[in-house]
Amino acid sequence: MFSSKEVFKEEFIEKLESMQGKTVEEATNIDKYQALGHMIREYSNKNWMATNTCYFEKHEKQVYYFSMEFLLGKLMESNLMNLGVRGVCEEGLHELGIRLDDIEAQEPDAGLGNGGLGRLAACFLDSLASLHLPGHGCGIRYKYGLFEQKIVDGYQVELPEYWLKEGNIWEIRRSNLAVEVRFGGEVRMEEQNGRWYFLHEKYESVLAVPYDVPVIGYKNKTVNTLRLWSAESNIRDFDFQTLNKRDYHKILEYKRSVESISELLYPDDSNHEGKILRLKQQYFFVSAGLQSIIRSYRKLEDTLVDFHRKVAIHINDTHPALAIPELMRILMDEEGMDWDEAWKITVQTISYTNHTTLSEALERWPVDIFKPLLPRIYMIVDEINERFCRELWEKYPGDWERIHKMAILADGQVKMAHLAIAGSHSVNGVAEVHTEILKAREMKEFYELSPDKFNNKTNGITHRRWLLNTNPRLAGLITETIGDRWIQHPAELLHLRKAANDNSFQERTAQIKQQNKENLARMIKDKSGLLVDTQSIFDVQVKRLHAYKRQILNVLHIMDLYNRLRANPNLDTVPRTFIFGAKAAPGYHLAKSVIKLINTVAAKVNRDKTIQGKLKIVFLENYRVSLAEKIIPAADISEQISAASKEASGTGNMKFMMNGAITLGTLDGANVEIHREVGDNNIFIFGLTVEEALSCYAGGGYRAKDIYNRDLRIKTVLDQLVNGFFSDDGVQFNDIYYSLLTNNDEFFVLKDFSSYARAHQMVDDAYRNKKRWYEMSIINIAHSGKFSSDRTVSEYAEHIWNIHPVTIS
Ligand code: 26Q
Repeated sequence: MFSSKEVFKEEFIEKLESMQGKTVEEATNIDKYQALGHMIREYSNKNWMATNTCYFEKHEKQVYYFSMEFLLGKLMESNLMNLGVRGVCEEGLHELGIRLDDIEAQEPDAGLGNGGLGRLAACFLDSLASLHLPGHGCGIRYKYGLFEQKIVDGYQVELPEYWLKEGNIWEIRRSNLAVEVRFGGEVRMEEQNGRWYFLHEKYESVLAVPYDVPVIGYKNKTVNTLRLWSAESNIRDFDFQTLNKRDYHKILEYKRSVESISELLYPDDSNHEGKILRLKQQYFFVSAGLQSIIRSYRKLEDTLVDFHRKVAIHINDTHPALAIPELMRILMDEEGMDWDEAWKITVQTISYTNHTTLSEALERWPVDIFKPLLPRIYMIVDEINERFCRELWEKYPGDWERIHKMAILADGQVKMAHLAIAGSHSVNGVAEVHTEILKAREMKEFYELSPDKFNNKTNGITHRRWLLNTNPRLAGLITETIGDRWIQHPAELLHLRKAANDNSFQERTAQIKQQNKENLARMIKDKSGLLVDTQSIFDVQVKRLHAYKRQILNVLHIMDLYNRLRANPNLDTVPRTFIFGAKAAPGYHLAKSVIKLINTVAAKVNRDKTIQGKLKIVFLENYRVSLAEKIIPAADISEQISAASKEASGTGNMKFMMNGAITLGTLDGANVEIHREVGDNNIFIFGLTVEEALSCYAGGGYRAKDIYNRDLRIKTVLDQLVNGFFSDDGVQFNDIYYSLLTNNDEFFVLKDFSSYARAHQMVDDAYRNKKRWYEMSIINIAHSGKFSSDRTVSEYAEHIWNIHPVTIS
């Protein structure tokens, strides 16, 4: 089908005719996008079926990655790349007078995630398939992804993101595989032949319908499955006998309430809110996912006694932790196992990743919500807790404090992290320093109880999307220099080290960066009308907006730099363009205030002629995967400036490094490992270390006001938050001022300020020596192989899941 461009052209024309009833001339870009999408799908279907057959026939152990979020972005380009046919398509289309880029631009982002955790799940799927590993995703087919952000008068405004309006070409609805999920009702116990049975009655029945998305491996035959569940009403279940006019409304109401389960992605990424619908979402997809896994397992085995030998289930944070009691329920109530056997299988099946140490992000469900919604599951959680506490009592007799601290049910709440640790055989953090913090602090007691469960798996990103696809010129240069083995073996990027000092390689790296900067500048011009200097340093901070990520530190430093430039327009600085992109959770007022502040400062600075174009500030609206793909290849500086100990890993840091940006960051999360890889001379590190931050938190003693009173530069910029210096519209930033001074600066912004400013000065100095700069840049690219999700996923496969590569025949 794609064997040559001639064949491709013929097929494409035919597809347009059969699908849209149009000729190439008549077809719109959307028509062309849909036609090409369907061709790709048809083309990959053979391998998809072969993959499924192969796993089934070999009865391979498979892993299912359960995640509330899969932040896929666009799929057309990566699918064409992975199939190895992008070149043929591009040429064929070109001869038809069509630009492939224009077609790809039609695709909406699948924004089924908030940020790092969701994108990590998407990167893992790509690596699993590319490494021939039998691993699939299980999640929710949200009708609305993460909101679309508009900036109006400098403020964030949220709009619904209806990504399905033109349909989703990648999914296949499989109504025949729908399963039932039950909510509410009552549980009746009944004894038969000396055994207790639990009968769930008067429940509300919801139909879970799977939509399957193929996950295509890089130039191999593996096509795994991402199964996303959609909630539909089980109208069949409604009592039609009593249907009258009033009941008709009831049916509609019921239908609406059921469909709301998979309606939208919750936009908070670090603040747990006990919303009942969120809990419904969690049980909904976990129950549906488990039922479908067990159904296929049962085609091969009569009993589930060896389930954990053939199935691994990974839970992405605690959001899918109900998989633990749900698997227990199925094994006991439906398969008739006793508690101990069911528990052994459950624990050996499940593994858990923690992504945060922020206590406000830890999920705790009030029993008052949990118990009525999931009565049988609650009984099981209660029993898990009972037995767990008994075990603790035996180990720590009399230590009530410890037992209370570790309990799964306590203070009227279900503690999901405790459930996840107790019910799984592996608990991992996502970067070395994060795992150490979990072991020493957040999960200390659990680590003492079961040290063998704990392990680290430093995050990674798919270098195929984040280098090969998003930065094709750099990828081409790398391949020309060290061959193309790095695409399948990213550690081989290390061979670039020997080119780091090579003049011509440096120059070509610089040229590519320059082209990427020009492309981004063009986009900025188109979107905001702002002209940016492509000779300036592109200094980028793009990520969710959160106090701990300290965008505010960045802004305060920009304000200070502006003050210095105003005082001395001849100040010898390399021109800078500060680029921001960030969504704030809709209810997170402080974060939204920071967005307004960035835009307020930008408005004043960008029109000030006296500073001779030495400083520009850009806030790019609606940051998302496809925007990241345009920004990251153009960055010189990657801002990774979280308060030490707060960022579990970060993955943006890895994407920038891989594209030759130099990190300006704290020793937090995976920055610590990036620093170790590239060495002191190829990164700009500043600020408190994790130990210093933690002892500062523990010891108290930090007084933000002292710094304010002592340091005039800091005092000036803080005062400018509230004295109207930057705002034409009279808006003041009392909330930010308050959080830093009255609230004593929880994230050490003032404490790290001067060290941050010094690091910026070092950036400025370093950029003047282009040869040295590109040596640094190349060293970063060379060492980025470690941060490929191929490495991460291989570690999970070997140490946690015990799954093996399968060659599809
Ligand atoms: C929980 C309850 C209710 C509503 C929403 C949530 C929720 C949703 C998303 C809580 C957390 C998240 C996402 C967290 C996240 O993205 N964490 C990031 O995970 C990355 C991958 O491991 C790390 O690199 C980041 O450091 C971490 O912040």
